[in-house]
Amino acid sequence: MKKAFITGIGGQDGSYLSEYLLELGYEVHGIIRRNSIPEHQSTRIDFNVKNLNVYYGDLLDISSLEKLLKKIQPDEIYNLAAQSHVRISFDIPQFTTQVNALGTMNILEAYRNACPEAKYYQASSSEMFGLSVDSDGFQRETTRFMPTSPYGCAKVFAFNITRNYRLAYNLHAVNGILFNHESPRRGSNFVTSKVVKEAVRIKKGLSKILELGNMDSFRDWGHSKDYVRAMHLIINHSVPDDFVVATGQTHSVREMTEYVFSKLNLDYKDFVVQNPIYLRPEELPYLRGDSSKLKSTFDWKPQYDFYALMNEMIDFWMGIL
Ligand code: NAP
Ligand code: F7E
Repeated sequence: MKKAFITGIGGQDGSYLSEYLLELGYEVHGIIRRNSIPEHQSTRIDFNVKNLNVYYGDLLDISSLEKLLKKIQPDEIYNLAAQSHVRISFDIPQFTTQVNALGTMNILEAYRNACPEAKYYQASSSEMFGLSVDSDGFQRETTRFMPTSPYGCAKVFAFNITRNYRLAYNLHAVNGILFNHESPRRGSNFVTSKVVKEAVRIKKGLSKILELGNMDSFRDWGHSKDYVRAMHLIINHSVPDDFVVATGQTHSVREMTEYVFSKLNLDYKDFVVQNPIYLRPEELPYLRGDSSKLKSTFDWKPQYDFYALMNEMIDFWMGIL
């Protein structure tokens, strides 16, 4: 039985990845942070907790990582933990950098010392591309990084240090460069969840208005379930390498909002207002990923398109609100 160790197991991707690996027959281990309200910590994995091995640990506490990796001796390590909110990274830039950059260094060091035979996956991000777009309108593995946020800058460090450890110490350490991916489990302060949740509340008479920031940025949105399958393929490639994961389609926040409201027979223009608090000091205006390298190397294609993703999120929030 293969063993996996997941940081960020309680997050959107960590929860789906843990389910996927259990289905494949893995023994799954992971860490969650201490929280003053423990009930809030593991809502995405509570239903599955009997099948998982969950410990307290923190990317900022290298002793917790080393101790667990020495004991567990995993075959695969997935470093998904992060302060993952881009706008909030402008409010807490040092914390974001500590966790996303130095935290990655911590787990790489723990991995190198405790279980160097394991394979390692780093959750890299399309936010690293920032303002950079190839002339054909896509971003791919060869596109230069020009990040526009403390989050993106920290992720560039994490990408580079992962590659550096791979080459310097002959480790099987890989990067998945994932474009935006969502699901019913997406945190409700990311734009897709926020729009769907609030549109459903408006539909049900629970709210009257939706406040957003910049509606003219474009994102390449996929489904987290599709993307955790890609993580598992990438980490298990015979040669450690870096891959973009994306749908290749892009939509503006405005188009996404219009679609969600129209599915609920509402006109978004009647309800959406701009609130500058949701604008970013520097915006990333356009993302569209080319995952040809992934598709030509593995048998991967997304099962969800943009509309299936948004429809699933709408059905989910209609069901629980
Ligand atoms: P998420 O839902 O925010 O999950 C992140 C998880 O990391 C949370 O469980 C969080 O725990 C945990 N965490 C934060 N700081 C930690 C620390 N110091 N030590 C241990 N755990 C910590 O994010 P996600 O959407 O699943 O994304 C997973 C990873 O992929 C992240 O690294 C993210 O930056 C990256 N990524 C995401 C996307 C996307 O569109 N979703 C795209 C590209 C890359 P708390 O709940 O306690 O904070
Ligand atoms: O914003 C705009 C906002 O916060 C998307 C993370 O998973 O993907 C994610 O980062 C767009 C931006 O995601 C609001 O300005 C407008 O242009 O949903 P988001 P993100 O910043 O793209 C990358 C790949 C990651 O790696 C990250 O971890 O939507 N937008 N109005 C808004 N965004 C938010 N959150 N809230 C608004 O009210």
